[in-house]
Amino acid sequence: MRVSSIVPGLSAAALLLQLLAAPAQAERPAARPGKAKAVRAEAGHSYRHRAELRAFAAEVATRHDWDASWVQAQLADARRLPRVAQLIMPPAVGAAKNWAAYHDRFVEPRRIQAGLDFWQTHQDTLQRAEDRFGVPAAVVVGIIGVETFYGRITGNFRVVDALATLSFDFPAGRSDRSAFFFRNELEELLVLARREGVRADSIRGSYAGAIGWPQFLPGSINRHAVDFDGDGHIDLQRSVADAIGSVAHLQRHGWQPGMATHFEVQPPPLGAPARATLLAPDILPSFDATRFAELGATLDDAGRRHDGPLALVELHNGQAAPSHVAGTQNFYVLTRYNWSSYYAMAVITLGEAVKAARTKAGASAGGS
Ligand SMILES: [Ca+2]
Repeated sequence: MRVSSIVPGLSAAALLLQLLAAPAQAERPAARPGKAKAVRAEAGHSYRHRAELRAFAAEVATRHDWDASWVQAQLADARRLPRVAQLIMPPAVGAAKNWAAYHDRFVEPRRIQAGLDFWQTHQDTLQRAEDRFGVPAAVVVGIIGVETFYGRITGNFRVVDALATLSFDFPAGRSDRSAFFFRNELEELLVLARREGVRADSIRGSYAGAIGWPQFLPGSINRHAVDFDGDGHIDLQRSVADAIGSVAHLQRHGWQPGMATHFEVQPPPLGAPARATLLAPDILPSFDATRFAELGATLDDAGRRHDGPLALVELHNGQAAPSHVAGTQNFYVLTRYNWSSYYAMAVITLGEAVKAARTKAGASAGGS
């Protein structure tokens, strides 16, 4: 996946993504979306006397011109959690990517019903976010549903423990994340705590430090979150309105209101050079509808009328034949939230399923 300036949520969804959609990786039998919630904070060793932590605290205090004793106090009880270091690791090598499994995990009746309830309860806020930022309610509903099952699975780690562990005891074996990345997030956590007037160790989140209903990392909160209920605070753990507004606000970058996220497409045959040409740019929209046709890819009617670049997105299904869609700019924007076409497709499909259920419920209510 491509590098992005926007940091993705490292949520239960992201964890599951590694399990179900990562290249040549095995599923862990115990892995479920609810897993993070079940993991209780462990005792762990205190970082109080670690030289790196003290040096970090001094550096951060200097950089922000903060009282060093305040920074030390925020970090004094941070503990090393071996479980966090385990969870951040990619699973063992083995199975293939599997969109079908990912889809079935996230787009299923219980989550659709929860999404319907969520939309019903928060319809005014969702509409306000759509009006303000141009991002459809269905997309916000899809994201919050995939990330945390509508607030059911937000993680129960102390974020300061998770981020300290990943900052000072980052395990070897991951190339896409680093201790440096998480030290930056630990610093952002302190920025957040200071601005909101809360203790850093009062904030709970995922094993990777992702917080609240939309699972934003502290840096994403500081850069993109908004106070959408107007109480003067940004609280993605307790304010659903702040969560909805923040997701839409983050997503607005590059979002084209009214544009579809993707179209149906029949790719050129397996082994055809044109297929490789179309797949080469991965999820970056690079070819217009005319070029798709020239290369032997058959778009649906709406896709043929689309004015703008498309990407041939390939979703593997384990040993079965892969699925394909033609992703637009808006599909690409969704992958900035979490760098995966599987994630983007799950968000879109869940949002559409909830929207369809809502339409159906409205129609039957209106007809009775
Ligand atoms: Ca607020």
